[in-house]
Amino acid sequence: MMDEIRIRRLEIFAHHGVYAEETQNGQFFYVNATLYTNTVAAGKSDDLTLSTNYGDVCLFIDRWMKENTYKLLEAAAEHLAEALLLRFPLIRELDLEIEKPNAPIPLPFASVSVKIHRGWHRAYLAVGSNMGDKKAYIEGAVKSLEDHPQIQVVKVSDMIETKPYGGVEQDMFLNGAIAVDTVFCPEDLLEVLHETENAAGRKRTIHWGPRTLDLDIIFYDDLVYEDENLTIPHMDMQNRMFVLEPLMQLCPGYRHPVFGKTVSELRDRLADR
Ligand code: PH2
Ligand code: MG
Ligand code: MG
Repeated sequence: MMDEIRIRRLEIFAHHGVYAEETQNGQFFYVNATLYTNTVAAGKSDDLTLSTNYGDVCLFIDRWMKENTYKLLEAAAEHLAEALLLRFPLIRELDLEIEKPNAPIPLPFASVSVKIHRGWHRAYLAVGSNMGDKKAYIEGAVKSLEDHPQIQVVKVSDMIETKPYGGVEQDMFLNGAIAVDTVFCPEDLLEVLHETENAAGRKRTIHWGPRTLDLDIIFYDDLVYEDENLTIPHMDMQNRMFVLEPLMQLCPGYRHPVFGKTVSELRDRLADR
């Protein structure tokens, strides 16, 4: 369980709302926030620089609420939560509630609000290239991931040369893995990876064929997820030494949420086959 810094009923005059009189006249809002962070270092040292100053957070929220106008409380909460996570790096997750005590409802009521939970997620990505200047394509990908404020590159493995896996006759690959922290949901992260592949001139011609750049999501927290265009964990990672070897440098003890085996155990099992 993480520690919490809590802000209750911060009162702010702002202009969010669907109706014209709301955006024109403005009204009072209350913001409640629970900031999940580790307070041990600040607690032991009594040093504010090792924590998040709740006064700074309140001033940031007040200013943000006044400088922006959204129709929906949902949208205000969504965007404010992301702004807080990007601005205050020690906050790993937060609960954010925006209350509108005087909402235009023709009935007696105490308050309405929207409350959301958002945070940073740890993802492990596999990267590969087997066309042109492979090393430059991969280095370019790492750099362009770093350029997204919503993505923090935590660690990059060594790149290894690997034989092509699967039926297609093609050039040797350069492969590696990247640990990132991100506020993106899996679908949005995948979209950024596709944009990065496209920027590297990736053409989708032969399935499993040669590519300038391939970026795959291997793990996303402990998530198990499947839809038409995304499966997490990556469905074939347990059979790919070119994924497991680089992951050994990043997260040997991470436990696969479906197989119940660590990366290290999966690597040993594949090596024994
Ligand atoms: N990617 C593939 C197919 N085969 N083989 C190696 N060695 N490295 C890869 O990255 C790779 C592959 C499809 O994504
Ligand atoms: Mg791939
Ligand atoms: Mg891919």
